[in-house]
Amino acid sequence: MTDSCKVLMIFPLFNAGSFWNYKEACDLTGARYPAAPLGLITVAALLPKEWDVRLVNRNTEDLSDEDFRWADMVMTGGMLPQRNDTQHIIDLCRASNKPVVVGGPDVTSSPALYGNANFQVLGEAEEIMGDFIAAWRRGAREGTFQAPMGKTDVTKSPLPRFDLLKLDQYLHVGVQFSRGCPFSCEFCDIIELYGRVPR
Ligand code: B12
Ligand code: SF4
Repeated sequence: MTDSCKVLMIFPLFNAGSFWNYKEACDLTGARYPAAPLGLITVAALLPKEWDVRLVNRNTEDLSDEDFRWADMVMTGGMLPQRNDTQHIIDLCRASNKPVVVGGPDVTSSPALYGNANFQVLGEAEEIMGDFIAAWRRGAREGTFQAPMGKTDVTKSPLPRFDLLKLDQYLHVGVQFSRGCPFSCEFCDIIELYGRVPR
């Protein structure tokens, strides 16, 4: 069993031209992108302390060949408007034999679209990263890990690794204090992702 691992976290590009990219507000304030990748830095906090983690946000900085060579494993994923770039990152990893783990809301909603990744981690990572890490340490290089719906006690989710962020790149940095929603707005898939009971 080896306990060292170099994890490259890559936050995929959002589609261009979305209102939510707030390009003009970013230009005014000198920020590179509105919001920080809270999901990935939460996952980073769930990894063993002795693993090294680098974060590259493709919306704010370039992914270098050196970062890519450095990594033993790539972790990526995000929401629907990041799907194209997530699939591009998975293809890059596959082409250079870099094991790639995909997680987050879009793969959780549509896992069949990410069949090319080595690992899929579906749902809330707090419940399932332990199983993934144990499998990785046993030498597994493929697998799907599905968290049970709505089980995470939000008070026990770890403090995200805010230290991985370059804070001056963002307009704002969120914190998460609840999950789940009792409503059913027809355009929204939050109850499929996090369940009906607010936690
Ligand atoms: C904050 C937020 C925003 C903010 C900031 C976005 C940002 N860049 O961070 C703003 C307001 C800008 C925004 C906009 C939009 N959003 Co939004 N947003 C959210 C919200 C409320 C919280 C996201 C968050 O930070 N959560 C906290 C973190 C800790 O949770 P998480 O990301 O889910 O991560 C957990 C797991 O998913 C997993 N995980 C995440 N990533 C990874 C990666 C790996 C490798 C692994 C193993 C695990 C893993 O582990 C984490 C811990 O359990 C979610 C709803 C929600 N409550 O989750 C919607 C949500 C992500 N947004 C959504 C959508 C659709 C949009 C918009 C397209 C809306 C629109 N029509 O314009 C836009 C697009 C933005 C753009 N730039 O184009 C959808 C995505 C649906 C999907 N299935 O992909 C969601 C789920 C809401 C919904 N159900 O409709 N959004
Ligand atoms: S169902 Fe979705 S959009 Fe509607 S209130 Fe809940 S989280 Fe918001």
